[in-house]
Amino acid sequence: MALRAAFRNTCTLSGLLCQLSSSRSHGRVCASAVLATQQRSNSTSSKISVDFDQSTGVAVMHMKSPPVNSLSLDFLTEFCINLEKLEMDKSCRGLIITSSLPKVFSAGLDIMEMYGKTPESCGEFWKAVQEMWLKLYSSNMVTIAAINGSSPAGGCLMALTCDYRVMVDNPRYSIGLNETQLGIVAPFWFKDTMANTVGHRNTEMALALGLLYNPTEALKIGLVDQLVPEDKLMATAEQTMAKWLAIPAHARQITKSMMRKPTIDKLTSKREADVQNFVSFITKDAIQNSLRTYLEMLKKRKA
Ligand code: CO8
Repeated sequence: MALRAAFRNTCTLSGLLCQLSSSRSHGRVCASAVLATQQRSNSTSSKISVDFDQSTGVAVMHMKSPPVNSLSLDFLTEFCINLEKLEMDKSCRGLIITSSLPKVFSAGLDIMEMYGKTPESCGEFWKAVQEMWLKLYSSNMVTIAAINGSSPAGGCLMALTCDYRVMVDNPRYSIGLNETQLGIVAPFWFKDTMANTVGHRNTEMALALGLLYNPTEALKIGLVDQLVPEDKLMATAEQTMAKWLAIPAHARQITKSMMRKPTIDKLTSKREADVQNFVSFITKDAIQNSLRTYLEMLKKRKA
């Protein structure tokens, strides 16, 4: 309910979007009657823009929240509203997520949402993180992450929830769940999502050491599915999308659900406890100190 209230408070899209955001995305509802009829529709909010091509049924979501597309409460709220709108539009069958910023796909969770905040705001923030994961991981659409920059922690999680990951082959970019390097612990559903993709042993090593992989290493362990030069990224994502969309939708969706439902059910059944765990963990003095040290390191590295 708190997230829904947040949707209402921060909604920068039309009243229609606010209404759509209050219903679940797990079953698709036909809302095409109220959606735009033009071939290509664009929706822009401050941190996300969506370009939907109705002739292909594919939407491209551009994350455009400088400097690093960090996942703040406002960002996550806009993200979920846009995602839900697409999910409810029967004509939208595929979603490509990419960044409009140079060098960064997403820097992961906004550390400022976890540092020096009240338990209440930490709790509200964590519900929004859960919501983003639940919506993306259970999406009926084909989802492809077109990773055109670094993607640590929550940014990696977002990419991992997609059906397919294509990454720009630039050794300066990195991807991984590096939480332990911040002195924090990736929750069980981050861990499960990664293990479902790269297996138990790779996940154990990656999480324990907080490993960030360059694109070649990420491809080797299966963290991403394909590497391409920067100028081929979107064309490759679109070609891959066409291949996935050629599979009968109901068969593909049931298969996706069969593969992912146990992981989704695990969080759904423990959602409130997971919020409480996060709040009590993140507000501990020792964890706050680790976050402060990490923030200082980020600033120093920049100087
Ligand atoms: N949150 C908030 N601010 C950030 C973040 C972030 N995640 N990342 C970077 N920033 C800020 C920097 O501090 C800097 O701020 P300022 O301009 O005020 O100095 C600004 O963004 C630009 O950063 P950089 O100069 O470092 O930008 P670069 O383009 O050189 O590098 C990177 C981009 C590679 C993304 C780099 O910024 C980076 O490595 N960032 C840190 C990423 C990270 O470690 N994220 C982890 C977040 S935690 C998470 O996602 C999961 C938590 C799970 C919690 C579980 C608890 C139980």
